[in-house]
Amino acid sequence: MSEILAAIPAFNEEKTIGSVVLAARRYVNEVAVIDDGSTDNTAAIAKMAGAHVLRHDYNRGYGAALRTGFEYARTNGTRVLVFLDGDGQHRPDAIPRVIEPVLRGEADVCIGSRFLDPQSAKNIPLYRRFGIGLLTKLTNLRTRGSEKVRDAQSGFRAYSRKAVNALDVRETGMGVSAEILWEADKHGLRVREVPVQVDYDGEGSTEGAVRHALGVVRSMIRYVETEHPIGVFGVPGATLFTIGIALGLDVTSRYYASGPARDLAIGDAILTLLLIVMGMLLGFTGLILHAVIAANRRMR
Ligand SMILES: Nc1nc2c(ncn2[C@@H]2O[C@H](COP(=O)(O)OP(=O)(O)OP(=O)(O)O)[C@@H](O)[C@H]2O)c(=O)[nH]1
Ligand SMILES: [Mg+2]
Repeated sequence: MSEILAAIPAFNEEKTIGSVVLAARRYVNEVAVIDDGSTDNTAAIAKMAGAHVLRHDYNRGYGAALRTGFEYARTNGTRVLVFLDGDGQHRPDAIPRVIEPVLRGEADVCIGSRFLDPQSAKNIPLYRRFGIGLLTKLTNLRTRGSEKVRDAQSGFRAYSRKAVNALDVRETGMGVSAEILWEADKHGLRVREVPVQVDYDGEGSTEGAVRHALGVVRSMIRYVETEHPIGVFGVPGATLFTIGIALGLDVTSRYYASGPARDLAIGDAILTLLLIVMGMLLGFTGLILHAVIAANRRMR
């Protein structure tokens, strides 16, 4: 059992992992590195630096690594779990600040935010600030007023034991950061933010960042559609169906009103059929998804 556990997801970070582990050890009782199928010396170096290494046989993704970290903390009886990146962007000397609100029992989730201090925000390339801002707005759309955050994408976060036990994350990629905040909101966990500095050494491409952002949005959509299948599919389906029926009635009445000429508005008739079929398809998708998800939940 360790009171304070630092967990570091790492994928091919042999250059930085050693110093991150050594520095983190000064502030916590135990350091665990989740080596996500690295093909370099990440695991060996982390071990030499004194970390407990949890290894994935193949690259399962950032979210899967967090899940492994949560599971380890759960079986370990950890009181405070803090995640930080293995690429050296998070300064381990900020660990005490990020865990403090959790240690004091004032928060269940504490985010090391890059945007609370305007000076530290300047360290981040502009296009990334823009992207993170957008993803944060999207994340905040689904949380209650009290839990709006400034940085929904930071990987530097501390969790209370209550949060560790409650959070059951499914997203395997970077979308996990938003999923955690939505799950935290659902479970009524208290979320706080403290300012942290990050170091960007100029590595990382724009293309990578765009793919990263699209991946996050895709997993947000996935989350919403599995949480509310009726809302996402059923409501638009019912709307299309209703418009289709109304248009159909209109086409029919016009047909009969056209007298012996029997004039059918063929375009409108086709549109009617399309709307009704689409509406029914969406509606059934919503219902089936709803049933599948409910069955799935019962089995768990
Ligand atoms: N487990 C796991 N971790 C990953 C994977 N990809 C990245 N990471 C780790 O997650 C952390 C953050 O990843 P980065 O790629 O640096 O993401 P970022 O900090 O949002 O983006 P950058 O600004 O490009 O650094 C680092 O510690 C990485 O080693 C992955 O596929 N699996
Ligand atoms: Mg990084």
